[in-house]
Amino acid sequence: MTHVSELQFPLLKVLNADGTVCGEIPDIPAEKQREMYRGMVLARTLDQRAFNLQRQGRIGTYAPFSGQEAAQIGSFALLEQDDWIASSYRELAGLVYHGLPLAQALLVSMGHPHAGYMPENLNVFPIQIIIAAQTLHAVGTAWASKLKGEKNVSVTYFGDGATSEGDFHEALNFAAVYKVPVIFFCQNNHWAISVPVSQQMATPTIAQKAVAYNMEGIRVDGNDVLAVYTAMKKAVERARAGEGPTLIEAVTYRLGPHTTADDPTRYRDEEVWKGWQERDPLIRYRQFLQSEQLWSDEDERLAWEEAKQKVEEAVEMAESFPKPDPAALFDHVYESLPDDAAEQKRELQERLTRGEGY
Ligand SMILES: Cc1ncc(C[n+]2csc(CCOP(=O)(O)OP(=O)(O)O)c2C)c(N)n1
Ligand SMILES: [Mg+2]
Repeated sequence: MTHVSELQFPLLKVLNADGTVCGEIPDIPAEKQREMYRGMVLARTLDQRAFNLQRQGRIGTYAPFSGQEAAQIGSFALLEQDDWIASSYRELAGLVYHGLPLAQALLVSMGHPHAGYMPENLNVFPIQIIIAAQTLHAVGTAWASKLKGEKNVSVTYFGDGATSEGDFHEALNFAAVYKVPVIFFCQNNHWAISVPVSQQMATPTIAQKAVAYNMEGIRVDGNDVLAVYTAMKKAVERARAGEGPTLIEAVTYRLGPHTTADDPTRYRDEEVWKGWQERDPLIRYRQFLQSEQLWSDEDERLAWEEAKQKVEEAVEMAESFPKPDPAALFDHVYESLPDDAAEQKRELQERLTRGEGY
């Protein structure tokens, strides 16, 4: 029997996995459509390079996003420079598309303090590791925008696992009560580390959680960049028109490990994984663009070549940043260090002076 919630929240789709059309194509200028695909190519190139850099010991733990490029770029494509973005660690594809310098994306996994300095021209919060905490920050900026009479929207990105956190529910409730211009964008990638979404929640969808807060909910195929664009457009228009928040569930799949410290072969069904590889968002969108005469084999070759070059330049730039002082770990948290932390900092500095490791 179909659960009632699945009837209320059907999956919004525009493209089939083979790139053929099964829904209403959103109105997007041709050059923007091409630019969105180039953004996906750049993101995939960055992701693969970062993974290899970690294996070579040149960056630290890294959280790959391959498979989730359409969910991110299809939604970031609707955002303006002054919109507020509060994301997690798995949104580098979208953030880079929005203007985060590639080198800075790499510095995140180098543990470099500069990774937290977001470009002045963007309203982007530093990447959040505490699951769901950023949902509240976005509600805060959205509330501020509403009070100031500004037209910008706030968007928070988070995963399926984040919906089990109290912060998520507090954020949705506050946003709905105060009708603030915020979009809750959940990338349901089917996993919270090794916990499958079926164990994470008793509801068959995440979108239906919107009902409890009396807000709009949309469930969309997260591997279909055009469907994501359509869903996000509705949510952004509602928010800018003062009609309140929207919860979007983008159904996608994490093709890689949770992080470079994880081995998904220990818990993942390989057949299911292969099925999702066939639904790769890049393949689908490229086939669509080619069928529309918007993309050629030469465009494809150039896009990957340019992406590779940009990523290599970024690696060089990130690696040329001066190494941070390890003792800086103690800075920027307290106005004046508590005694025990001050003692630890002194000890660390002494070890470093003696040339010992830490
Ligand atoms: C409050 C909190 N609890 C636990 C963790 C450890 N942790 C890091 S990632 C993660 C899983 C999150 O899954 P999901 O929200 O689906 O995001 P995804 O990693 O799949 O993008 C957990 C539990 C954390 N960072 N913060
Ligand atoms: Mg997840």
